[in-house]
Amino acid sequence: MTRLLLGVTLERICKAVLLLCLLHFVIIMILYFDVYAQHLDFFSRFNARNASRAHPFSNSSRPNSTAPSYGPAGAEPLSPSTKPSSNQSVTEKPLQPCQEMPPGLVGRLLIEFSSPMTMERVQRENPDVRQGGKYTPQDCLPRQKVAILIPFRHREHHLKYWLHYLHPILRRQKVAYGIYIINQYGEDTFNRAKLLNVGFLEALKDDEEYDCFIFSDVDLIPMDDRNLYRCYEQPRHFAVGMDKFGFRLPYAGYFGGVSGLSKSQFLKINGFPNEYWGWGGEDDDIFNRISLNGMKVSRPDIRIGRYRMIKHERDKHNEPNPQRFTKIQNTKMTMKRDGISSLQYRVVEVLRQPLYTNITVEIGKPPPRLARG
Ligand code: BGN
Repeated sequence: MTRLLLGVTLERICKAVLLLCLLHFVIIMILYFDVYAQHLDFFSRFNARNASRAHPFSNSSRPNSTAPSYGPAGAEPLSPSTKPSSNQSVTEKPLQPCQEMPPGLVGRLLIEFSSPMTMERVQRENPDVRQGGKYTPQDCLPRQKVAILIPFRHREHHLKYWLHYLHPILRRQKVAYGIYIINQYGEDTFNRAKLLNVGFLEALKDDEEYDCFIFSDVDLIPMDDRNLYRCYEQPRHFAVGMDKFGFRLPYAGYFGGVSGLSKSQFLKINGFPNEYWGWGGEDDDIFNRISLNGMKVSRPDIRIGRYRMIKHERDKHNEPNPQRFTKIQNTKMTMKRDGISSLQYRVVEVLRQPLYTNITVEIGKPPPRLARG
């Protein structure tokens, strides 16, 4: 009796094992055919997929299969143009708008200026930046097109660090951008705000699709990639906490260092003043223009808007402007006649470098009674 029971149990176990084996075999076969079919599908569609991946903002002939390059903190999501993973869907999806807060951001960054920097190294690190310092994300549709304008003269050393840090940051921020160095020709007194006005017009001549303009000093590096270089509902002040000011705003109306205005915000204030020759006051005048035109400055959180400044001697021919104290009292009167509407300059040369566009420009000199240095 016991033997019979044992026999029946064993028989049932055997049948169950057999059934399981069969089931396993069927599943394996299904999976195998599925993968095989996908491979076939992948190869047959490969060319069509690549051809249809042309980006609306992209006018580059460079292939987009560049290796991902790494920022100072070393993280960046692979673009979908690199090798697809085995479980990646092969069905073509239209590009989605880039996320408000891109997922590849890394937050706080280590910024230092002691390691030697060369332009060749920065070029090697950024193979996917197009001639003239242009970049367009390939895996999503950027919401804005941003021209980054840097007033410049004799600061090549700083520029290398700026490009080394900013290109990877901007890439992680999923910005479509172009970098413009606005280089003041000659040795007359420096005029930061006038150079930025020139940059606005010249960038638009280069690409009329720019709808956001970021004005950055060449020696200022953001310490957190969550400080997003784009335009906002209100004019933006990015450089909230610089190391030289103890990571605090020096005063409530400070608008210096790095700022950003949309095209319409910039035109609403008639651009920047052209008549601030030498150091200081032009940023306060811009702040006044913004307030007088009913806008309010927006800023990132103080913990995110931190900056390191590359230390340097005061520039020659950029001495503090003694006129600045009276000038900033008169913005209301001067802003309508002095600005983008009255701008005069002569472009000396436009050079498209691998990592930036270099526009050398003659902007004149201060009226004789102000001439100095
Ligand atoms: C201010 C300057 C700014 C400068 C900041 C920070 C003036 C105008 C007269 C008060 N403004 O004092 O241009 O960005 O310091 O250095 O000098």
